[in-house]
Amino acid sequence: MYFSPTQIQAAGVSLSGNINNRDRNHSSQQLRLDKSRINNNNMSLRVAILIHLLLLVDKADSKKGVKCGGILSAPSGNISSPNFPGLYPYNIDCSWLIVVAEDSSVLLTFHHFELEYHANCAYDYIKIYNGISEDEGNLLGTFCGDISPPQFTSSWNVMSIIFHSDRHVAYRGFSVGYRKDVCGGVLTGLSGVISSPGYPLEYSNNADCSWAIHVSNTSVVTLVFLDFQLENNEGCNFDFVALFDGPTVTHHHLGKYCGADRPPIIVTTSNHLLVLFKSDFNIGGRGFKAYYYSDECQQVLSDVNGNFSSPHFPNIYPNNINCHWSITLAAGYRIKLFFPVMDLEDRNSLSDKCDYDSVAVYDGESQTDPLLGRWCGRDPTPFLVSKGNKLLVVLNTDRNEAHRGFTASYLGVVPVNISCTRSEFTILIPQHSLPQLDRENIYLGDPSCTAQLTATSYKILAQFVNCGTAGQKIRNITVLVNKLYIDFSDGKQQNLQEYRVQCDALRKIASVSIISAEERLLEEQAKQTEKKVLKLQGVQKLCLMT
Ligand SMILES: [Ca+2]
Ligand SMILES: [Ca+2]
Ligand SMILES: [Ca+2]
Repeated sequence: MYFSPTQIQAAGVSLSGNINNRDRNHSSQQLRLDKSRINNNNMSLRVAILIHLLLLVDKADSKKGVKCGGILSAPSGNISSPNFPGLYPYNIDCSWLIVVAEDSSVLLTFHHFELEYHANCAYDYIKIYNGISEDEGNLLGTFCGDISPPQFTSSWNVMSIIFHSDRHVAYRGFSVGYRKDVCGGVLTGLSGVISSPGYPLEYSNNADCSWAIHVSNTSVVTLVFLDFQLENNEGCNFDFVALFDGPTVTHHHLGKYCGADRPPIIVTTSNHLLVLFKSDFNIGGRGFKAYYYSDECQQVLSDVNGNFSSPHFPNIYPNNINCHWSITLAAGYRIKLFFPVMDLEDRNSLSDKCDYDSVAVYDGESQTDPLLGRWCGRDPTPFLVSKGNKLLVVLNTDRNEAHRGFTASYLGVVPVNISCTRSEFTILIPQHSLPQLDRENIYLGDPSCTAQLTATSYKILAQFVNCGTAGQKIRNITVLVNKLYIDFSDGKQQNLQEYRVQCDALRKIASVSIISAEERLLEEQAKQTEKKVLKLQGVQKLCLMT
């Protein structure tokens, strides 16, 4: 891959803009790198380093007298605020980029931390990034005051720290050590993968790794082993994986595993999980690979209708996540799904595919089921309907550039079979579609026209003269129209689905379509989203013109 001087200059120009505007706008979108030129992570890393150098040069020009920040590539090292342990200077911005060998991670440990305090860290702060700092989707946290940030491990081989001080009040600052992690670490992402050192090659003897997984306060951690093969012995005293339901080994011991049987799926009771891996002085194995996720990132939905959204919506989603929402309704239902908001990173302009961030929908329960579609950018999305009673939605994001994400609404719909003659409707609904309902909950027009129960179906046979069926002129053809009601209400909540049924009696053609409250809501949301998009496009046009 080759960068022409103009391309490098272009990157430099847009970056100077970024520095000057930094306080006003932290959007990652300012960094407009044409990704078609950067088609792998290696390349984007090189670009990141280049950008970082340009930033440093720019800063050196603008802040004469105080030098700070830099690129660190040794396997371990220390970073401290300028003048540490003396007071840090006023009005300073420093940026450090740590890059260690590929396939390893960076572990940060703070030794001293003392910054001016503000409730939102608006005065002096440090920001820690899981990757390059120009991308807010990588932000692990912002810190100030005297409460030291916890240990952090990056999910890849790059980490950044930014330090900012304002015009008044200075303290002693901070000192932080980093080291390249061979194994283990402190993981705070919504989801992630852990594996034994060197996996899938044989793990080393005398390994001693520990992963502390912390997710947000309201979540729990689920751990799933994808592969597992360790030296086997009874009691697992030689090589083993041990799991604890909390941050330390003093917490409840969830299990100790060795051999070739995959451990069961583990769910913690709190937001911490500790994973230990130890090997003794001889005999190894392939090791293990496992992935973890917090329930912000993995949901099972079983209500007849519901909503969900990408993590942190309407704020930007994190980089580098893989989240699953699986909708499973009672047998017989179909699922109608719609995305009122879709705002992900744009498609790859070279391949014209959603290679970076995407939402994919599968017609079933796993990613081996047929793909209904994959979206990114601001793609308009159609209403989707499943073939069966299950749908899987998967969000994948890459290592840079994050947007607001998506919201999704779904609704379970019942397959209604309708036919008509010149004088009556026949409506059939498979009984197994509505196992929880009585026949009285299914009626045409008014609650006196309830369904009958046959061997396999709910059946409504209704003369046009009954049940409030009425004639309506549509394009000069008279059709008979009524409403079919399916009442899912329980003691707590009213939930009445309405279906419009109609019959062209002359030609004996009948049709049915759902018009329930949820459907109306979905359509309303669709219209509003469209309006918003049009409005936004209008604004963009206006901006271009002025
Ligand atoms: Ca200050
Ligand atoms: Ca061993
Ligand atoms: Ca991205």
